Amino acid sequence: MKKDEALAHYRAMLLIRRFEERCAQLYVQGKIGGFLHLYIGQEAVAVGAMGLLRPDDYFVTSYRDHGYALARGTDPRPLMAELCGKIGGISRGKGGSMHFYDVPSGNFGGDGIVAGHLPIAAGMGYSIRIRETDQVVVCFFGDGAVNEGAFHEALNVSALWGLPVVFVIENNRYGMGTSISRASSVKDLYQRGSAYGIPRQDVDGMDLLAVREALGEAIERARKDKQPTLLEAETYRYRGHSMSDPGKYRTKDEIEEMMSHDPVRLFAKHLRKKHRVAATHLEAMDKDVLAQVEDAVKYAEQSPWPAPETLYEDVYVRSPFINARAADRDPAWRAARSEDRVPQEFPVPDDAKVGS
Ligand SMILES: Cc1ncc(C[n+]2csc(CCOP(=O)(O)OP(=O)(O)O)c2C)c(N)n1
Ligand SMILES: [Mg+2]
Repeated sequence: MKKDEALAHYRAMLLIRRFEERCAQLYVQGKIGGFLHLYIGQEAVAVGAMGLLRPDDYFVTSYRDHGYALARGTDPRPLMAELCGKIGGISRGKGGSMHFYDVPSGNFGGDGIVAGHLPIAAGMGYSIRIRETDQVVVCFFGDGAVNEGAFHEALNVSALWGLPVVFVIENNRYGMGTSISRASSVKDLYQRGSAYGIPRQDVDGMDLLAVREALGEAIERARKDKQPTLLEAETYRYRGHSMSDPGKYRTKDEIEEMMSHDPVRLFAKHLRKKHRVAATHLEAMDKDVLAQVEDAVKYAEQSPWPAPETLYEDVYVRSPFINARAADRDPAWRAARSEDRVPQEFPVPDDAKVGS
């Protein structure tokens, strides 16, 4: 990697770190509501991957989704506004932390359902096959997803149909408060790829260069040979599962040990040694990133709230395939369909009433 590119990668990791540290403060101040899952500690995976994708490639991820959008180069301002529930947000303030979508940049979002997006990734890969392009899909998910049926369905069909999807397990050792050793019968999660006869590998997820090498091979394989890969990036989340997690299931020693392999600091060392970047240069970059984050917060604070009458917009997509009979049972659909999108009173279907 050339020096300029290496510096850009460092800046992207720093932006994720500073952006999310600020998010944690805003959450405590009550300015961010709902769930907030921080990616701090895992930055090398998102940044290593995004540096390899072409502008027309796709990616899809779980609810811990801030880092990928930032690494892909999405403006932090609409991302911060989304977290604050404002109209200037990337999902018009209605998606929040778990739903950063930016389709023009190939970002098909965060998904709140564990492993729910793996079959979506396979579907995206299938669309690439039908259109006969050489795009690829990278699908990121946690260690908790490998025990869901959707993981197996997506891997099976991707192997069977030769779909250009790179599946990346980010093994941060825990699914909420459950250690992976208590959840998975197989310790090396990447070995699960053997059940589907696909290439598989594990990689140090704290080391950006290692991530880049492994992902680079997998992406090329998807692009040229139309073959999926299962990668396991061994990483660690420094913070709790979400902001409401006191994290009593792990020791201080374990956290400190993992922090001693910090991906941002590790890469700073590489920049200083290999590219002879001065410490003052990195400090100046940090200040610049902090200013960029503050600018995003200002934008979010100044952005208005969405109007109440838009509440039922964006719930359904009008489609000839919609199951009208099922949809008609949903008050949100009935309201969205009518001219006046806000019902006078919120109707409850008879069979959904308490006691029925
Ligand atoms: C299908 C489903 N089951 C349970 C949950 C509740 N849940 C939310 S996050 C989570 C843990 C997932 O852990 P992992 O896949 O390792 O991702 P991480 O949070 O570590 O990034 C669970 C069980 C859910 N969202 N979806
Ligand atoms: Mg996990």
